[in-house]
Amino acid sequence: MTALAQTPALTAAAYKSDYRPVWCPGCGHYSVLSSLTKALAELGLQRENVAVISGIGCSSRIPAYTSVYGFHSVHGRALPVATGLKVARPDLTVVVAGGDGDGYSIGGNHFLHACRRNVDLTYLVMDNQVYGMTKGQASPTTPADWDRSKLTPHGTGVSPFHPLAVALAAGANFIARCYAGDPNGTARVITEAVRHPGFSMVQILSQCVTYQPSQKEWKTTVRKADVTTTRDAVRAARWLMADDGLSTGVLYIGHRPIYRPELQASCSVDDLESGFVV
Ligand SMILES: Cc1ncc(C[n+]2csc(CCOP(=O)(O)OP(=O)(O)O)c2C)c(N)n1
Ligand code: SF4
Ligand SMILES: [Mg+2]
Repeated sequence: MTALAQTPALTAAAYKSDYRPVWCPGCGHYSVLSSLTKALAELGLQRENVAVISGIGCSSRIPAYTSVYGFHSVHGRALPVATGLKVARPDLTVVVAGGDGDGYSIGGNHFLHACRRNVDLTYLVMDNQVYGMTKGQASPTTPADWDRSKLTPHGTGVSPFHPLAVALAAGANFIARCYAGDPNGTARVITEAVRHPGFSMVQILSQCVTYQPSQKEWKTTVRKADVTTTRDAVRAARWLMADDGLSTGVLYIGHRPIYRPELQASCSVDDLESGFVV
């Protein structure tokens, strides 16, 4: 009897494409790409079984730099595209990636409902607190006193959005924060997030050295959270609201059931075509 050929495990480098990223030297998104490819290697996934879906922004270029399937979609629409893909092809591992502008401004409503639906997706938000691609406008996570943009020379005057608290309130079941300056730690969290069934929210502090140069200080200010992962949403909410946004780790893992379209469907295509359902 001949032994079945084993599919060989791939190295992290095998998940990178031949395209050279056009990101600025020192941009945090390079490290996120490395962390993602390390995680895919650790998970031992075959490339044809993975899809990376993005919106628009410097961060959203990431699918082109991987060798898995990818779709560089429309600004703010990565989550609905990914949701449709995962529901149609539950066998695929679907990673969604993009920026704070893409995910929390134009895509904000999709973000809320992705947390609420709990489709099995891993969402990586490369948060640099700015619209990098369009040359440095304020985003929902920009500090209120940030006065470097000509559009907001006296600061935005608006409190920043709290993505992880919002994710928790909207029903996300896996909530983590990472730092691009810790690529191995980020790879470990991405691995755990992909393994977690349901929607996993991973905020990655990813410095924009061009429009937010003070983020270089994250090297000294970002730290591991002094809490262990909790399953208690009230405790997680209290902790998140007291945190300064620079603590990293897996902060919350809940136990809501994942969205299973085959159990939810209340009508068939035949019903729709026959006009039975209006
Ligand atoms: C419908 C639409 N509106 C606006 C834009 C312009 N636009 C492109 S990228 C971007 C913001 C990107 O910021 P972010 O998602 O934070 O990514 P970063 O570049 O910072 O990585 C905007 C407003 C667009 N491409 N499409
Ligand atoms: S503008 Fe900012 S986010 Fe965009 S590639 Fe340059 S450093 Fe990265
Ligand atoms: Mg951004």
